[in-house]
Amino acid sequence: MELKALTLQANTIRQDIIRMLTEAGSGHPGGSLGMADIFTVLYFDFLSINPPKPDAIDRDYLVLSNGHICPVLYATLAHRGFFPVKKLVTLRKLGSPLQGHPHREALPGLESSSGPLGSGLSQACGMAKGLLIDGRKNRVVCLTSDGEHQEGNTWEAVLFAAKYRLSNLIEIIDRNNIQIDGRTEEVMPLGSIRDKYHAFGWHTIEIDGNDINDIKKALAEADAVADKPSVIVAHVVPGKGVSFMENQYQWHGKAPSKEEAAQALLELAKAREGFS
Ligand SMILES: Cc1ncc(C[n+]2csc(CCOP(=O)(O)OP(=O)(O)O)c2C)c(N)n1
Ligand SMILES: [Mg+2]
Repeated sequence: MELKALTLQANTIRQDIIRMLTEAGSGHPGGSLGMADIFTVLYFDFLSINPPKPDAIDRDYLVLSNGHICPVLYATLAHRGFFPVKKLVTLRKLGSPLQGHPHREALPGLESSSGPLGSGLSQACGMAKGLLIDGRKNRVVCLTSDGEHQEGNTWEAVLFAAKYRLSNLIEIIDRNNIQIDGRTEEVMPLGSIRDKYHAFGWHTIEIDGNDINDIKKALAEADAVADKPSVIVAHVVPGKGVSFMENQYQWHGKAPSKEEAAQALLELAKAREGFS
């Protein structure tokens, strides 16, 4: 897909995230808005998927480990045709398939349930290893957060993926420098995540995670690596596109008020005019 079409799609997804969270009265805008460009490129340009056949045997797998940013996943899946866009406003409502954290069996297109942080990379490693054993070509893309790199289980999976040379695994890290109640480097410093993965034997790439061309190039590079797993450390602005949410950890997990939502939607609509 062309750059302009992808840019407009990401903007649409951001607008829907604001509407969903406002209607729900709760949820996680920071990470969701920040990752909209990456989700757009993945689902509209990279992943081999077929919405009418979400379980197709040759599909690529996407594992969202930091499940709290699922509004961006739901909005992307809906616009990609997995379910009707009008369902998005049922986010977090009783009985809705769009729960506050992803429930795999409730919604077509979800490959894993998540919410408890730090376990998605292990799950993705298991999928990738199984596919290699079966001699299959499917790729596994695992999205993780910087906060999850303060948890031991993540690093066990990093060891595992290197040992088994999981070349069909691409991890993308939401390096947005925030977590639930502060900045990562103040709560528990992570330093250079890229250097750490390099030391563990992975192919490493570092990008601006809000630059669509950078994202496309990084995915192509990672896809071409044939003998080891790849990680893309994506520097992302949390709250991207809404001025008063950008880089503020306080927007990790609260919904905008009606007035704040109106302001956010105005800003996003203005940005859209600039792209059109
Ligand atoms: C195992 C576990 N511990 C704690 C939480 C509560 N929690 C939810 S989000 C979050 C912050 C994690 O940081 P990050 O994923 O980087 O957040 P973001 O960038 O989206 O603000 C925490 C501690 C959780 N979901 N799972
Ligand atoms: Mg974070």
